[in-house]
Formats: sequence, structure tokens, C-alpha cells
Amino acid sequence: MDEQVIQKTILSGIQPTGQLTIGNYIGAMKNFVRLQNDYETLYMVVDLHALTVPQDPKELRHKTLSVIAQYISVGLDPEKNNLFIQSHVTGHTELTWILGCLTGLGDLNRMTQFKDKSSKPGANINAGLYTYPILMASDILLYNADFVPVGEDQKQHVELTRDIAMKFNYRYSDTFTIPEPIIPKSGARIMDLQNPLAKMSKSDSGESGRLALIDEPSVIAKKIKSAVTDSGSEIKFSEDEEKAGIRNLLTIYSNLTELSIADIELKYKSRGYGDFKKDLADIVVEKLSPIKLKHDDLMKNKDYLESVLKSGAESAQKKAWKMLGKVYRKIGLVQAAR
Ligand code: AQP
Repeated sequence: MDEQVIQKTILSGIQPTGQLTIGNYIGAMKNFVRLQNDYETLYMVVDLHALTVPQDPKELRHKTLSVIAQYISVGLDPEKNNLFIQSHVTGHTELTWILGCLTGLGDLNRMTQFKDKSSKPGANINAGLYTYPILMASDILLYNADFVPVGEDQKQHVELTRDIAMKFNYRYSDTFTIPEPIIPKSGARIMDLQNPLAKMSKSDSGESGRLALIDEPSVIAKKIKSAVTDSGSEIKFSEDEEKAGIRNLLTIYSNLTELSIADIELKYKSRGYGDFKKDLADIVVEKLSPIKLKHDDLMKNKDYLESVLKSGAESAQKKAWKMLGKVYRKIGLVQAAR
């Protein structure tokens, strides 16, 4: 008899909190695409997470569909991946409550993303922002994900997920798979073009600090041209703080061309920042233009997007209910008569 090959599960999500950036692409989505052929994959738009900061309802609806369109545009095949919206599946918030009862306040207090977001002037510090990592743990554990492709900023949340899963398994017997993050070796933290000491972020970076996947080519060229570098002229990767700008641009260049940093340094050995930025702008435009075109096209075809979301959510829901039922039984909730 043929041995059945059990595929490992990959899960990740992106918040519809703004236009997706080249940081989201290099840090996370590039890996989503790379992994789609060899794993059972679930990629969500985490709209419930987005509610941790105030959202305009009409814009939120638009941005949520736009993220799905961008998933498809960067190369995720809806036939191979479960693409869905988090709020379309029952179970994420239910599991959050249960895991919340196992999570210590001390653990949540350690989360650097909460500290960063809540320390910003005028921050809206709500309970959701604080408990966000538990919702993320639920997203992952609900599907028994083995691997979670994320950028560097989400590593701590995946580590908390592992701790919560181990705590649950210890208390109630083996239930959850202990997930591992998949973080790219290069590009796990793409920096803001105007402030290369801060992460490029879809909601925190200013317009000229972030490169959106669906920016117009002329806008991309302008943003790269005005990216902060330093008073030097050598195209060289250095860990020095004052070289953060050129280091970031080299990282973007390398990730989009698959050329090594050493090869790029060699290529620009006797050339200046101006030449380098011009070439980088061309490379980024060449990479992003087809993504934008496909995205714009898909956004005109809402029926198609809805059909993708329907089948993605249906298949995710089956898995979610199975896991939620198992968790309810393990913790002693009486099964509802059906
Ligand atoms: N600058 C970045 N470099 C590399 N990876 C990044 N990611 C985010 N920014 C960078 C990764 O993208 C995925 C989706 O992120 P998210 O939507 O869950 O929210 P985030 O991590 O908080 O990213 P943003 O863009 O900064 O969103 P907002 O503005 O809403 O806070 C994650 O895997 C993340 O690591």
C-alpha cells in the first residue's frame, strides 16, 4: 500500500491597515509564494487584527479586498492556496478567549510591538491592541500550522504562540502543533526610506517613506530618488548606523534581483549613489508594475474575488471547526446537542 504523504501546513496573514509595502512583500509574501507548491497553505487577510487601530469602514472593506487582489497579483494561485478573510471563519475569536485564559499578563507586557505602538504620541491604546498576540496565536493554532512565514517584527508573537501551545498541551494533553517561524535571512526588516532606522510600515511610515506594491511607476522612481542615504558615495553594505539608508537600498536591490550584496557592490564599484538609485528604481518598477496592473484588473472583477474568498473560507472553516471542537472537548465544555 502506498504511504500517504502528509503535507505540513503553512499559515500567515497580513492586516488591511494600509497599502501593502515592499517590506511586506520581501519580508513575508515572497516566502508565501515560494512555499505554495510544497505545503498546505492558508493565507488570510487579518481584518479583525486591523480593528486594533481605528478604521474607516468603507476604506477597510476596500483595503481588505485589495490585499486579496495583491495576494493573487504577486503570484499566489487561488487553486493551490486557501485565501480567505479572517472574519469569514468562525473560531478565531472563540479560540482567542480560551487561549487568553491561559496567557499571563507578564507575557503580553513583554511584547515589543505593543510597547512601540502604544508609546506613539496620540496612540489609541485599547484592549484589542494589547491582546492582539493572542488572536494571532489563535489564527496559527486553529489550523495546527507547522510553519509561519513572517518578517522579523512578528517573531516575538510566534514565540508567544509556541509558549501558549505548549502550556495548553501540558495542561490538557497533546493538542496543538508547536509552530516555527520562517524568517528570511535577508530582508526580514525593510526600513523606512526617509528614516532608515525605523521599519517601513504600511500605517506608520509617511507616504515618501514607504514603497507600496501598487504605487505608480513615477511615484516609485521619485521615492527612491529621494531616499535618505548619507554624505558618502561608496555603494557598500555596512552595519554602521549612518549607513542604514544605503544598506536598506542594497537589501531591496538584492532581494528583487537575487544578486548577492557582494556582486552588487562590485557592479557599482566606481559609480555613485545617483546611478545606483536610478537602476534600483528601474528594478523596482519592473517588479511592481505587473503586480499593480493585475491588482487593478482584479479589483474590477469583484465576482471573481468573492468566489476565491468563498472557497477559501469554506475549506478553512472545516478545519477550524474540527480544531475548535477538539479544544472544547479537551477543556471540558459540554458539547451542544445538534
Ligand atoms: N518593513 C518590513 N520588512 C519586512 N517584513 C515586514 N512585515 C511588515 N513590515 C515589514 C511583515 O509583513 C507581514 C504582514 O504584516 P502585518 O500586516 O501583520 O503588520 P505589521 O507586522 O505590523 O506590518 P506593518 O506593515 O507595519 O503594518 P501596520 O502598519 O499595520 O503595523 C508580517 O509578516 C510582517 O512581519
